[in-house]
Amino acid sequence: MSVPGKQTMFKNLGLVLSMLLLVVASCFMAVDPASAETYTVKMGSDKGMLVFEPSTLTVKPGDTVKWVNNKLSPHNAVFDSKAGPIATQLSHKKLMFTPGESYETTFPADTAAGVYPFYCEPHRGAGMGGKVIVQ
Ligand SMILES: [Cu+2]
Repeated sequence: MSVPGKQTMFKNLGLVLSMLLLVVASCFMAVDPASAETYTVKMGSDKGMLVFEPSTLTVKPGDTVKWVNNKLSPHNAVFDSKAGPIATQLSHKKLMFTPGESYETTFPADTAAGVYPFYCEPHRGAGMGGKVIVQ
């Protein structure tokens, strides 16, 4: 027979752990998909500058960024690999040539808060870049 005191301790530990799990799970569920928003970023400004407009964007996990090809194409949006594996997921390496062409990037519900820098590959040298701040 094992010591009853020890068993009780393990039981309590199990309870505490499952409660912790519940708290963590409810944090994720607090992200309501219905409140997700879509933000538009122009690639190339209306005045013909090699910039993203806006170049800084604040989003929440679950939100979507719509990248619209505007002027001075081709453009793409590649997220800095320093952000980790998610950078590959968020990146759109395919170049867009046609004005008005667009695609959307949704930040997964489990995206960690932080700053996600991105740039346009053909115009990186010209400083065409920006950042998405995930809250
Ligand atoms: Cu570009």
